[in-house]
Amino acid sequence: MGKALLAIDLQNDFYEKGKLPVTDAGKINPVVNQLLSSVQYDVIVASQDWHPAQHQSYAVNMGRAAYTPYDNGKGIGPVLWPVHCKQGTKGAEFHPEIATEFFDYIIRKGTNPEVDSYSAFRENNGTTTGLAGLLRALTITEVDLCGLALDYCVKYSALDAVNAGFKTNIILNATRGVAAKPDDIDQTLQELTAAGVKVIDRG
Ligand code: VGL
Ligand code: ZN
Repeated sequence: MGKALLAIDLQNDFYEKGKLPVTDAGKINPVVNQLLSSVQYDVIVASQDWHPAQHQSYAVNMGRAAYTPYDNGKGIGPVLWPVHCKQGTKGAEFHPEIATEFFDYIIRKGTNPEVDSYSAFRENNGTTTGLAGLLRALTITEVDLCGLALDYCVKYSALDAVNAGFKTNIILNATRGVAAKPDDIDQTLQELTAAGVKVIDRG
C-alpha cells in the first residue's frame, strides 16, 4: 500500500567537485529536497556508497586507469573507477545541501573489498542488502528513485526494484548520469522503460 523514496548515493564524490563527478549533479538538490520534505512518502531510504581503501573497484588498486572497462565475473566491473566514497572521508559524506534529517534508513553498500555494489538492493555478485525485505516488511508497494548516478546506481537499483515487484518510478529531474559515453543516458532510459520502470518528473 505504501510508497517509499529511495535516495541514491547523494554523496560529495559524485558532485561536480568530487572524485567521480557527475555533470550538473548540484542541480538536482532543490528537487531532491522537495521530494525529501514532501508528505507523500511512508518511508525514505538513502543509500551510501562506502568502500574500504583496498576496494577492487578502484582502478589504482588493479593497476589500471580510471574508467577502464574491466569485468572479473565475480562482482567487479564492468568499469573501474577513480578512488571515491572511501569510508570515513569527506567525499563519502552526504552533500551538505541535502536534507538528510528526512532519511529514515541509510544502507551502506560496496563494503566488501572484492565486490562492487551498484544497486541499493544487492551487490554485483547477487548478495542481497536486505532492502527489498525491509520495504516489504513496511508494506511498501511503490518506490520513487532519485539521486546519483542515473546510469549506474540509480539504474541498477530501479531494475532490481521493478524485478522485486515494486511499482517503480525514476524522478528524472532529480537524477543525473556519469555518461562516460554520450548515448549512455538515452540507452539507460530505454532499458529502464523496457523493464517496466516509469520515468517521470516531479515537483
Ligand atoms: C556509483 C560508480 C561507482 C554510483 C558508485 O553511485 O552510481 N557509480 N560507485
Ligand atoms: Zn562506488
